[in-house]
Amino acid sequence: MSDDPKNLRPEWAPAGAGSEFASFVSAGVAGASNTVASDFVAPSARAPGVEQLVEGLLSGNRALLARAITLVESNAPRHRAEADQLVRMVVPHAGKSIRIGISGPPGVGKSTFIDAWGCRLVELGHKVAVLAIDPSSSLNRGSILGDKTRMEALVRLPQAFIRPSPSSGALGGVARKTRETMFLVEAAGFDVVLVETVGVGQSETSVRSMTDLFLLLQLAGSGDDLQGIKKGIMEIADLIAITKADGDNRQRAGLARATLHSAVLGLQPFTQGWKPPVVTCSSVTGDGLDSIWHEIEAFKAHCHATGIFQARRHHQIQEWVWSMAQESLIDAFCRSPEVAEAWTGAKLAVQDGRITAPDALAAVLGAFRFP
Ligand SMILES: Nc1nc2c(ncn2[C@@H]2O[C@H](COP(=O)(O)OP(=O)(O)O)[C@@H](O)[C@H]2O)c(=O)[nH]1
Ligand SMILES: [Mg+2]
Repeated sequence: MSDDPKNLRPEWAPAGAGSEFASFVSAGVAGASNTVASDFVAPSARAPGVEQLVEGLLSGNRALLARAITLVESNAPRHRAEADQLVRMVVPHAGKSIRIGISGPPGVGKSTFIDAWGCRLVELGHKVAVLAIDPSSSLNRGSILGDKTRMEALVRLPQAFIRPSPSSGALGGVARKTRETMFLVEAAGFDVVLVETVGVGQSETSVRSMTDLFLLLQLAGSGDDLQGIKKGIMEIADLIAITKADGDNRQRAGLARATLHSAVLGLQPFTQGWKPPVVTCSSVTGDGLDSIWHEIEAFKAHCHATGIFQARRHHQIQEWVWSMAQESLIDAFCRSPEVAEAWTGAKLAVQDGRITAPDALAAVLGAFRFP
């Protein structure tokens, strides 16, 4: 690893790797490793090929799973063909999990909740993968593993796997990588996939479109109002949990629950035939954590019985292709030398008033050929 504390490279990144590797690690928590003997990969071993990665991750080798994720996260065009082959080989083994999006404003307790709830799910016999799309984490280059107060317990369990989002790339790119990472962890046997995101507009819509269920965490407000809760995000939720329902906050949480419950009744449910339940929970006392899982099981039963589950999975695949198409187009457009040349001419002409903005647009678009 490099010595620069802001620029630690994971051990699976090749020596001298450039900026195309989107993964960085931060200084860790002492004793917080959940590596087990079967995860061992000789440090001197050559970079494993795609077959070896697939074999490794299917057998549950976490180090190879981590390397496989690094490959799909790579921004380098030369890694793309291998990453595509990897995804192709893995997809038939994926899909057997419940994909849960978890969102809520910063400070609501998402990370603490995932830590406590994730450990509880492991106790119930599940294997839990956490993918975090949290821009506040990426500011520190994905520091969630190094954050002493977050996911400290979960990170130690061999039945759990936590992966921060890659810190570079546009949201579209991050979303694509998260989707592909989801397939990899599913193929590695994780049956509950939690995708954590933070309340900033587009990321929720994007996480909603790649998950089966959307869990919204909320704080009890100071009164009985719905302060600070955007209607838009309530409309995409399947389940709402009021966090920190402990100590002095218990009663307020109960009030908030009643208020939100009636607010939800007035909304068109995102999942047909399912009124999103509103519950309270505490990650400190553990109250309510089991009831959230029970609600999720009821939700799953509802979605399977109505065919919604399958339909949503089909929709997720379509969304995946469509978003990749958009991303490829934008990428090709931005890299196109013809577009760059046309833009150089057009921007001066439009500035001098020799052509109109629509003319400039036509010139730039007309220069574009998809490679
Ligand atoms: N009392 C109480 N505090 C909590 C609970 N969950 C989280 N917190 C605290 O709330 C703060 C923010 O939590 P964090 O998980 O980082 O929130 P995030 O930004 O949504 O990921 C931290 O100081 C936590 O210790 C809870 O259930 N009860
Ligand atoms: Mg967090």
